[in-house]
Amino acid sequence: MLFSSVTMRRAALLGVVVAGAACGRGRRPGPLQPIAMPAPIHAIVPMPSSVQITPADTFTIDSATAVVVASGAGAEAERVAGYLAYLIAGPLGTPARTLGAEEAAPPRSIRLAIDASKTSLGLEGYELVVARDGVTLMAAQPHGLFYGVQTIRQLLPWSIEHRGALNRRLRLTGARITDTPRFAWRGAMLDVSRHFIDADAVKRYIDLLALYKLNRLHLHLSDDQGWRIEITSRPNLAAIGGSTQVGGGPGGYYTRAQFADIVAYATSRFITIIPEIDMPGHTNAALASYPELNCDGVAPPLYTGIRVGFSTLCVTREETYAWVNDVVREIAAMVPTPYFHMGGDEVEKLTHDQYLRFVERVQGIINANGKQMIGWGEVAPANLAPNTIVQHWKRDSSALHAARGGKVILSPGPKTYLDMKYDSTTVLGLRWAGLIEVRDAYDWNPATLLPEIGESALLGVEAPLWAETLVKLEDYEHMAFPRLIALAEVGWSPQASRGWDAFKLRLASHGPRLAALGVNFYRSPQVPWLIK
Ligand code: TNX
Repeated sequence: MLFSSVTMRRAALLGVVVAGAACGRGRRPGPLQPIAMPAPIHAIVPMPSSVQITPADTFTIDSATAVVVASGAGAEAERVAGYLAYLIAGPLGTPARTLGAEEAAPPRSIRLAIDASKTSLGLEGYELVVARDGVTLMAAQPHGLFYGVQTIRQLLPWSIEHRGALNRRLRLTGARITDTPRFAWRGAMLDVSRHFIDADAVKRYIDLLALYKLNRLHLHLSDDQGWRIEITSRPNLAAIGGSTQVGGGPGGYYTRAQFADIVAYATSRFITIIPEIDMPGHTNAALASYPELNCDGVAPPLYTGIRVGFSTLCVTREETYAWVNDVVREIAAMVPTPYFHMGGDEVEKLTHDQYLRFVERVQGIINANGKQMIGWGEVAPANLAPNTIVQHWKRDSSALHAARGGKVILSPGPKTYLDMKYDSTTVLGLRWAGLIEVRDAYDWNPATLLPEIGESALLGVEAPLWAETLVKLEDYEHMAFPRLIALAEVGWSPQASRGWDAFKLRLASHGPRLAALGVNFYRSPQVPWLIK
């Protein structure tokens, strides 16, 4: 007799393991024996679509364990194997071995395989079986292997995250998991314009995104207060526009080499970088760098305050479109991925018609440079190409785009804005979209958020971190964690298998893991943290 995965999931949520043959395909039939376990019995976040924990099958990793890649799996799969070996090598205190299938693998190995015929797993799904005598991780594509490795990581003790800790025998909890994401777009956005954070800080954020199976990093690279990327044909953008930030500090920008390093690092973590150059508004840093972008031909002074809406490119000058083309062309060549985000939010200094014609012309430039356009919700009333993506953030016109068959990313302010305060005592952040405690960030269903935008129109979800009030890396982490983890589960897990009461327990056991990683996370009183 087999039990449905829903039954198993419910059992797991209740903190009960259904023991014996009843749980597994092809195992001996036997009586159903509920065993009371302290809840939760696993701490995987985001919750897998189907998971069965089998404690009797716990696997021990020690210095004899090898990571084996099945033959024909390909170079990317081998890279994922190397990444897993790296994760376990630190605590073991010995370099973990990765072997090709043709080499004699020791018994009790961790085996990674690609089976492209498993189309039900899609691009990012995986199957993981942890048994006493070995571990098998299978996916249709390398992305899936990477997410399976993140699950393995979360089944291992949190101490593996502490690069200084030694633990010569690592216990990997027995499990049978089949897991695919709900949405293809599971994103985070960093505003590096209001304050600048360097490439190492962005790479650290990328590693944290990967742990929770997020797969998009949108970089807001320009705004009134700062231009953050070197453009060879327009050197003043970085040299002048990049020279300050909110409050008047030194600002900064990514050189082409640093930006390439960020992109390569993200790619190694299966994360797509989405560059955003916000226009026609939010452009004071550019206007200050090139006088010809202003209708009066006069460059304004640099801006270090936090007002929005006052700036615009001159949409009636041809110089503006030549400039847009230079910027789009150079950035498009720096990212291997298909997207270019043109911002388009909060423009107060143009007529509606001027604004819409500008959006359409920029869309043409982006498409001509080989990229798909993304814009904030305000762009939706323009005549948009079918593959243009609209990002909803406030009461905006995104539904128009869904109605014409276009795709929408949901970043609703009151749920996903990581710069909103948690409660009235939060020191950092803003509050225009409301206070957002962890439960608010978790307890919503993308498919029912907006009556006119159903699940089929949704690409997925994204959590922006605006940085008007954030200065140090600890500030960014405090606002993002743990709400970004909640968003990760909103984006990955089936709605029916997730609920706050179980989530908060799983999240609680990520406290020590986050602390071992050195993350300055907010100790929300809503979560029974397993750490002070
Ligand atoms: C709105 S969201 C903005 C940003 C601000 C943010 C502060 C969006 C498209 N525009 O310019 O930084 O609010 O929460």
